[in-house]
Amino acid sequence: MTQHIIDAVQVEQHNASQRATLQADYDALGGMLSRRGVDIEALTAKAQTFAVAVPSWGVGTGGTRFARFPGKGEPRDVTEKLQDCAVIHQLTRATPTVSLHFPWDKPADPQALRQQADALGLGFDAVNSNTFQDQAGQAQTYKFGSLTATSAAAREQAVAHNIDCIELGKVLGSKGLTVWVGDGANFPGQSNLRGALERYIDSARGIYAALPADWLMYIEHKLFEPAFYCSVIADWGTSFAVAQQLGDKAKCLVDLGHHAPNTNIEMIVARLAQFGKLGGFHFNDSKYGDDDLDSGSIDPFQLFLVFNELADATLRNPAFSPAYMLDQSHNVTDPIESLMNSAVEVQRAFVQASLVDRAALAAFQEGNDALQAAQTLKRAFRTDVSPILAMARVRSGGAADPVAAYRASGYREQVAVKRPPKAGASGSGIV
Ligand SMILES: [Mn+2]
Repeated sequence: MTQHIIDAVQVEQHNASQRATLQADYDALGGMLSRRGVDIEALTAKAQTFAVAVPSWGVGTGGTRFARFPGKGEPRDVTEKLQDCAVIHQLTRATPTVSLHFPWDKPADPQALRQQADALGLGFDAVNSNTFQDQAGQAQTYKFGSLTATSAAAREQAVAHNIDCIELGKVLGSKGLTVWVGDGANFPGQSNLRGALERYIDSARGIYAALPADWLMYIEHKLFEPAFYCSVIADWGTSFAVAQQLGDKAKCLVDLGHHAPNTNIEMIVARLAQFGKLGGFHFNDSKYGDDDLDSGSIDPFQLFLVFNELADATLRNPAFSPAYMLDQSHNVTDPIESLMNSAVEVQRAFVQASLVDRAALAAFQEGNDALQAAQTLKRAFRTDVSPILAMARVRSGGAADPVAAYRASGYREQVAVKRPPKAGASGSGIV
């Protein structure tokens, strides 16, 4: 029996207060969709299947390189992070797994952590390694790189850390390792561009060799930062080449914020899917760079277009199932509220993409009717599927309006008392 952090009676009372309005909106939308030949019940059932992982680092307040302004009741360790993640899943019913980050979340007792997660109705998604910071007591520095360092000892240490992450993940029931490195150079000439990638591939082979048969290794690229002249794994082309070199268990991970402004990300998604190398996503939104803003807060149409490509890929291969994770940094909002909202925004794009009339779209594409093809996508995007998402949540035991139910529960005020601020609280979600 799942242990609920928020009193289930309170959630039920909230839903009861919303029931009549929700039913009316749902029926109105159902009628409209029915005239378009779409069964709202099928869409609601589909929405109920949607799941996106919550990043453990997302439940703490983030920061910038200028400052971090802590929020009240921030989780102080991984067990408190799991509690917050459980709240997000309880109210949205869309985030059944958590993505941990080592060593930030290294548990004293991994078995006990798994039992805590089980009790809360949570599982573990991909684990994330960290070789972009030095940890206390670490023998080798990553100042000049990790998997690509010119120092063989630093590379060996970085490989060993990734293998440790796999071992921990095995105990926790994870099935994937996400690797992002900040390696690169700040000056032309600082690094041999080809040599650095050769070292990366060599190091990555050492990690790949330790992957269990049913695991995937997600290669996450990022255009720039912390290296500002060049990054070793800067783009999807490099990520793709590395994944090809490593083998079938290596896939590319697309973080929506890790591209140059105006990059056509849905095209990257289509390319990686076509060649079997699309492993998963880190969802967030951005205006200028790797801003890690809330998913769907800046460009919800782009998010929709990404899911439109995923819907196309799923039609071609029903077994296609990339990993969905949020990766955000919350500086001015309650992280739990931002993560709930973001999970719903990603779910919204998933449902909207299911609304695209694919037969009509294919006909317009075949007939070179650009205007009607674009309108076919816009018609799905403009459909407000909020009643479907709310009904899916209520039917799955969540809240009709997660943020309203969360605020009414007083959870943040309660944990603010139980969790006094801790000096030097953990890192900001920057990857
Ligand atoms: Mn990321």
